[in-house]
Amino acid sequence: MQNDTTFRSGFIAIVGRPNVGKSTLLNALVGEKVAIVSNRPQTTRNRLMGIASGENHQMVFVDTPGIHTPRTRLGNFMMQAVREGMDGIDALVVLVDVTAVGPQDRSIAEEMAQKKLPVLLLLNKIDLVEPQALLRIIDIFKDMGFQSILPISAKTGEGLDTLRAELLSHLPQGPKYFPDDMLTDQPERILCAELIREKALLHLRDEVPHGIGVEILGMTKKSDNLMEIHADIYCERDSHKSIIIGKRGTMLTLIGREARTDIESLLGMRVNLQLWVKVRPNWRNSAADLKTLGYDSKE
Ligand SMILES: Nc1nc2c(ncn2[C@@H]2O[C@H](COP(=O)(O)OP(=O)(O)OP(=O)(O)O)[C@@H](O)[C@H]2O)c(=O)[nH]1
Ligand SMILES: [Mg+2]
Repeated sequence: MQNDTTFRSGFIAIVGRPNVGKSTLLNALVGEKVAIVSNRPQTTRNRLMGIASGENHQMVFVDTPGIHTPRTRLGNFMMQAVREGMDGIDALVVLVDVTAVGPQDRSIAEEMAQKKLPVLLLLNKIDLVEPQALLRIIDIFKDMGFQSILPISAKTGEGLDTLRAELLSHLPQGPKYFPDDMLTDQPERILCAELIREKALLHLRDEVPHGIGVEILGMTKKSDNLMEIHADIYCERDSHKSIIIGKRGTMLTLIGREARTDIESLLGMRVNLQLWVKVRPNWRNSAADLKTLGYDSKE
């Protein structure tokens, strides 16, 4: 039994197919939005930490890109980020979307359940299905060797108290790795770039979102209460550039306005956001472009 003086801490990676709700879960567990979320697959491109600190514990969650077969250098980087995200962790959670369980979920689950550490399977998005449907899904996974299988909704918060309690029971006695007020390991510059990308993902369709990259060119404090930010939005074709700009600039204005609002609350000051759209053919296969955008391995 855990007594009140034991401080428990550890790293918990969140893995699964694209779009199953990993980043939504990370945000819910941290209690703040630290990872961007969208209904497009492959929203998350890098691993990132979200930190949940309590009186007697600190849980460091590691969000990872969705597991997929890579077709670009960026895809290779993303899959490497998944592998690195699972290095040195204390527990692993595997997410599936109960509205779309498929063969890939099964093979990912089988592989992850073999790991020599506590591995939990989370059936996410239960707010979208009838309870009876869950029983059939539990059947698929029940003999794979998971520590436990928990139904949750990252969106409504259902099941998250049970999840926290269970995770805590698996964490070792350990140090406080980060200060209490630190919520993520991501620098402001990256968070700003991600918020811009999120708004682009929200409003753009078809293949355009996959080819979007955001480079922050500069962040300059103009006064105590005003930050000027210049950013380039990369895309892969001229036709995509016109779509991103929109008729008389309406799309770019919309993306910019929504991103600015979020960045203002992140930074706690007014923001003057200047966005430019640049065509960079095949940037997702260019080592130099990937490095500029922060998609290069540190190891
Ligand atoms: N209804 C419902 N929607 C959810 C839930 N969790 C996530 N979503 C939605 O599912 C979509 C994908 O969520 P993300 O958190 O971006 O998924 P992800 O697994 O991080 O996706 P990638 O980063 O692309 O791998 C978004 O539209 C979320 O709002 C949930 O519990 N219920
Ligand atoms: Mg994500």
